Amino acid sequence: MDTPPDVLVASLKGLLKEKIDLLSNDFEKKYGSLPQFIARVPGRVNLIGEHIDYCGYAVFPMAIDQDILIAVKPREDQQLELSNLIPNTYEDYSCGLDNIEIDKGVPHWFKYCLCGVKGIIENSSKAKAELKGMDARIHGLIPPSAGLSSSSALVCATAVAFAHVNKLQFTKQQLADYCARSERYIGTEGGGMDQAIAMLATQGTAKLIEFNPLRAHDTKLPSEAVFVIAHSLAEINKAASSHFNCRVMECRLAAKVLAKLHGINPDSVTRLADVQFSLNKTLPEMASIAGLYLHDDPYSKEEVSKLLEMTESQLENKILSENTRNIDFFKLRQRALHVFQEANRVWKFRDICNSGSTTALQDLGQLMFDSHHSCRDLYECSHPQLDQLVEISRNHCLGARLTGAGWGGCMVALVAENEVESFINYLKENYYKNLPAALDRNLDQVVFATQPGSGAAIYTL
Ligand code: ADP
Ligand code: NG1
Ligand code: MG
Repeated sequence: MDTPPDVLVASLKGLLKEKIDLLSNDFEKKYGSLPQFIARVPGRVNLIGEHIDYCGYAVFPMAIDQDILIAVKPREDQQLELSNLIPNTYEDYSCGLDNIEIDKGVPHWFKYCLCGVKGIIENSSKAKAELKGMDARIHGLIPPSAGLSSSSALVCATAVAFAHVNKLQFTKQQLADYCARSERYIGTEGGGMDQAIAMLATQGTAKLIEFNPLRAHDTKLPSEAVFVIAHSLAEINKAASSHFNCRVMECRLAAKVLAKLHGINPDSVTRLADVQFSLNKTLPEMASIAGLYLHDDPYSKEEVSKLLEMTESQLENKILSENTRNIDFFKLRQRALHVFQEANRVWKFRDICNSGSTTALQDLGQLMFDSHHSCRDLYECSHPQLDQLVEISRNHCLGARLTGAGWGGCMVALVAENEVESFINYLKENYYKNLPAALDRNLDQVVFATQPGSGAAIYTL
């Protein structure tokens, strides 16, 4: 069975070993003895395909070296004792397996852990009464709220750890699926990209990930391609605002309205990919259909309700999420156009990678710039600081775009191997030097080159 690998810590060398030793010693100080094992889950950078996973479309992420580590000792009782290597920012939390409460209010850090545990309990072959708790200490090195998926790494690491404590065997696909569902308890209606790459990543290759059913295809990037990640230093917690869910709902409404206008029962579709499937059209054809059938002006709640032949209160309660019920206007045309065009860019990106073309780097870069413009103008999920980063990078790299949900966070730029150092220095001089938020930051953790890393694993002491 394809489960997360289990590796002996003694066989490790280098940075990972150092991080594990640091955490193990810290765990011993906190809990009185060494942990039994450490679960590691990486963050990710999405190379292209933004805000389309929840519409049912394939995405193109790779795992990064930055990760969440969770040191664990099984308990005999059903307590969960959660603590963090940075206790001042993330205070200790404990609860029993019978008392897991994840309300959609403030997204406290430990709620992401509880999502992971809950996802495993719900899919466990053992009765809840038979499950054991754990002492767990977290060491996270993925910049949080930066679009590099620290949240899902935390959910997935806790899920992998809790499953291991209880000797529950799952495939990586099952774990990815359970975690994608359970992270929604925090309130974000995500699509599954982050949990999929967290579990399925393999060293040295980016993955084209398709959904329903979940499949991950290795895709070799051109050998001279290096991806540089640069944090704009504008941060946003996705679960603490309604931006993210608002986009998910706009896409859902666009799917239902397009279905209705084509004589398809809107109840039978939730994602834009469902409409494409029913109409049996290509992605460029779907973009033309969205352009023709949907209007540019925002749709009022009243107009959408009338189109879908339901009352506004039915729309609020049956379709919208808790934190989007109060939104009065929805941009359906712009969002649907972005999704169909961005989904098409993902396939083009894959084709270019496979083509071996002499202009591959330039062509991939152009797709990345196009993607950024679409995120900025049609999807409106960028941030002025991110736009500035992309603008100043324009003539110094092959392509650049925001990565992750946006509204702040990181840019990913495609750079030829021999220009990485000069590009990073250029950003330090031209973006970070005069940015107040950068003054107290270690810039090597804020702008860095990255290579495709490996997915979730267990390290036994
Ligand atoms: P991201 O793009 O990083 O996934 P999110 O807004 O989805 O951003 O999630 C960020 C949240 O994840 C943080 O506010 C925090 O609650 C949690 N988190 C991230 N890293 C850590 C960590 N090392 N320890 C505890 N919680 C963390
Ligand atoms: P980040 O930025 O890591 O929170 C979110 C979603 C993804 C995807 C991207 C946008 C979650 C857990 N993650 O990622 O599924 O929709 O935004 O492409 O909701
Ligand atoms: Mg997240």
